[in-house]
Amino acid sequence: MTTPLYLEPLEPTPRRLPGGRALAGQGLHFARVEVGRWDGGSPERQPCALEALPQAAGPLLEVLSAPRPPFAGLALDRPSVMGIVNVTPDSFSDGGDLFDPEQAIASGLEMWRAGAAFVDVGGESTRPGAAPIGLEEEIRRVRPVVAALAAAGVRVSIDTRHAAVMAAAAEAGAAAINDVTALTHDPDALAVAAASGLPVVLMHMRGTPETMQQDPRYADVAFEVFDYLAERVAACEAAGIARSRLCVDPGIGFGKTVAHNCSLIARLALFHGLGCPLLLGASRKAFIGRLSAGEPAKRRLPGSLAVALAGAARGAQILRVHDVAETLQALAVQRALDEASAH
Ligand code: YH5
Repeated sequence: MTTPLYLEPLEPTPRRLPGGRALAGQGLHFARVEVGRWDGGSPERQPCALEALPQAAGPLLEVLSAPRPPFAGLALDRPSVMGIVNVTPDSFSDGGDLFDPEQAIASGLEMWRAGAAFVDVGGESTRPGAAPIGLEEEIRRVRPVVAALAAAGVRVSIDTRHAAVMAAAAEAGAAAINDVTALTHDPDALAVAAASGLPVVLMHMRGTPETMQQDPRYADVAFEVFDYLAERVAACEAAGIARSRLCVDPGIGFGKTVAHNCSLIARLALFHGLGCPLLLGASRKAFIGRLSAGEPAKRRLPGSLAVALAGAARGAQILRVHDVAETLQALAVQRALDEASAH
């Protein structure tokens, strides 16, 4: 067996480059990559100009540059925003003030009006130590919110690890499934997701919400997360979910230290090699607090915007955020500056 090869596009820029390639069909270009080799031992990483790449890298380079087809009807030629609606009484990001279905619906409608491309509805907290709820309760929380938003024309994703919730949400009009366990937690999830015909977001998590922050270690966090997502994409394809129906997500904060989260964001362009759109969810997460002298969740917007812009600069197509209007403003300014650089 030859050692697996990883290619990370380096320094994506809005300017066209001689001998350069587009990044996933977007208005970003790259002319150098970091070539990674890792067979489970010590990882090797070195920069390389595209023209100097070994021939074996050709197919992966094509995957990195090809335009992505629309995901759930959403064009992927520029970054979009997914707004977060928690239908949980214990969320400490929103103080639980969205548990009321009417308030959750109002919040989702406001995000949609502000320009969100998706509204992500979740009823189960995956925070460490969160009290488990039953399936019936999860469905009771999310179904009316998904149904009302979908009826209003909102593109809704359902954030769940449970097949029965996926099925109930699909029936209520959800446009996509978002599973932080990449369809591994519930033995019925792969089949239910496949049968629903809906597109699916596959996220990486190390361990379970209870154990994931207990001293997570990786030989190379980006290569390991890449391999996991590649394996989950293959499992989905084998179950009848085409790659064009998949979106991948490195799972910021799920079984990662601050340094792991920073590496994954810095090296995000690597994941375009999976041939799927990339989703990045870092909004208000604990590592932002850790990088800002312990700011509480409600005061993490500036750091959240920094991550959203860093993700967009590396070609992330979907940014999962609490603050839709604020993130769209930052992205609009970034885009205008990029266009000014390109001309
Ligand atoms: C994600 O990254 N995350 S639920 C702790 C916080 C703030 C926010 C205050 N579902 C993701 O949002 N789905 C969640 O500290 C997700 N990607 C995808 N695809 C956790 C969350 C959060 C946790």
